[in-house]
Amino acid sequence: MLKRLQFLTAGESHGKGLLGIIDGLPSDLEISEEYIDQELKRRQMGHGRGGRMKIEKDHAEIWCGVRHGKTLASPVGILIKNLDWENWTDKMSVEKLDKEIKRVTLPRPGHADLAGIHKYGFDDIRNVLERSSARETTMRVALGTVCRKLLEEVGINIGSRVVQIHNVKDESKYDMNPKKLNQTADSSPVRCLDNKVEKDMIKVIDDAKKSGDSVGGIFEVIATGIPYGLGSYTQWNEKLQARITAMMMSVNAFKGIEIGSGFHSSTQFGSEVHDEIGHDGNKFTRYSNNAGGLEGGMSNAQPILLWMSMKPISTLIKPLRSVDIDSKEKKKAHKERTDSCAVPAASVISESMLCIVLVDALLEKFGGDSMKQLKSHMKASAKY
Ligand code: EPS
Repeated sequence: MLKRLQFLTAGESHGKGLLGIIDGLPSDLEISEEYIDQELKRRQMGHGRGGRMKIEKDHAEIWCGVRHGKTLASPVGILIKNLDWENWTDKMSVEKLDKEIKRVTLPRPGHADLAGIHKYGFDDIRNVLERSSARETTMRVALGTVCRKLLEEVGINIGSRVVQIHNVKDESKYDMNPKKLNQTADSSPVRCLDNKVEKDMIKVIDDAKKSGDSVGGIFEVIATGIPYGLGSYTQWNEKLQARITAMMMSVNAFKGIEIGSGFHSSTQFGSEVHDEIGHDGNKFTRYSNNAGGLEGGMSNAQPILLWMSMKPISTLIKPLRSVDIDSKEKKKAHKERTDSCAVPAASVISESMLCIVLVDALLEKFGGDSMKQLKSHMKASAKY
């Protein structure tokens, strides 16, 4: 669904590391490893993370596409090493080994294991789980952060916050820009805005962990500073909500997305849902934003508001029933080191995905081979 950008990630969870390429960015975008690392750090945070995040200190090495701190318009290539690799050199060896490595034969309900072995004809679930692990999202954040930098330069900001973990809801409303929202959310171990609810969220995660279980949740992602007319109503695959949704739903464990008032609007009257139009003498205004910034497949210059739901992580310390793929014996599913909750991290990953799709739509609309050209095109024709 991307029109101007392309990106690819590669890498297994316990392999040597992760590789990523993003192509189609304009020249002269200032970017640094330090800037990317700040976002990688945000992804590693959150109450409920397991042992792996104590091992890794994710660091993006920019290998190509950048010179003297600015993009060259050539593909930007990034490498992130897995520090855990040194504990997996045999199990994940690229070369053939003489010794036998114990195979994983008990598929975990909810993970890619069972469908993955059938699809690729594997007799070892590790061949599936290594790539289907959420470790891969590290690289998505790295590539998305390059896009975040571009958006910041043209006044578009992205933020997020956790609104629910398991059955604990944060009902707080907020009136702050995405940068401030992120500062506030990042100061909470569960990325929620209400200190009292935060304690209950932490408790629900701890209780799940104690009983060998996991919990999911809901978070909100917001983008501000968006001009009119990203995406189009003219063709199905031009519609911005379809492009955003495809990107967001590609993240591991995401099960649902709502735009603006989402599912709730189906129980309301049209007169309650649609955002009435005003004019302040200078520009058109809205009395509400139930559409979440998207009307007719296009951005309407209001903040883009998305709610995402993440299922509980499927690797469980107290595993569910499964069947051995060799013997067909009934047994408990495979246990692997895991997180009891990754909702705070998922909110950061979603921000990055939104950054990529918005840069793509922005470049499609305004064009420009350099940052200077993009900015001058926007100055000449962007409407807010
Ligand atoms: C993750 C890395 C993984 C998991 C987690 C997310 O590392 P490891 O498997 O070595 O513990 O901690 O992924 C899952 C729980 C999963 O089921 O995919 C990361 O870097 O975010």
